[in-house]
Amino acid sequence: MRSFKMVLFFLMYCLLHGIPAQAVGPVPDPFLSVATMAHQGPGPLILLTTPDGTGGDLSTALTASGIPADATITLVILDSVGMPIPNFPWQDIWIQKSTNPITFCNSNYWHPESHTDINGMTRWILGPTVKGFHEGPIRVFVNGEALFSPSVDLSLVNPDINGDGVVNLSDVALFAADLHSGYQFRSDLHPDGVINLSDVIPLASGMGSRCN
Ligand SMILES: [Ca+2]
Ligand SMILES: [Ca+2]
Repeated sequence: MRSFKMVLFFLMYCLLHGIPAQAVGPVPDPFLSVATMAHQGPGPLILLTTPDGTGGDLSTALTASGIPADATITLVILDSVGMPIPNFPWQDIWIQKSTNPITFCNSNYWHPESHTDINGMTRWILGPTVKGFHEGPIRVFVNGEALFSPSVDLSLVNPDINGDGVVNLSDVALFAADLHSGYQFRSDLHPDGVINLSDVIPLASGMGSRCN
């Protein structure tokens, strides 16, 4: 019913403003359009990111217990009658956290790789450039409206633990404190539910990484 009202409102808007509806193009339906991760099992998945984007593709994510899992996100945009919308611009599609914003290095948004294809489909494949960690879930937005489908249960960890956009000794100090005081998600850089020497490797390899 809501989709029908949206289409009706859109047609009335075009009529009042003298805009041919077919010239504007089909309107994405936030109820029928769906974003999913390649991993079909229970979440969350956790991806190692860095400020310079060298953390890895989404396909290199792990489960919360450290098992490799593909977090590649596929979005299919459909109109109100369930038809795919091809060539929908990537600039009008983005990801942000549902409750608290992810702090990206150079943008307020994390866009997919391309416009939608003939099947109305596009993907997020590369990891983002991010300041600090993010504990999911996240939602996909199309034309500024969040999709109705369940959130993508994806969290991000980052050797830039304090979220200032560079990995340096300040982050090492926080990591050392977490290592000795108990579990903190922000320092579980090799996600498996514990903080130990395996988490030192991504911290060390990320040293010097910064937002460009
Ligand atoms: Ca930092
Ligand atoms: Ca760990």
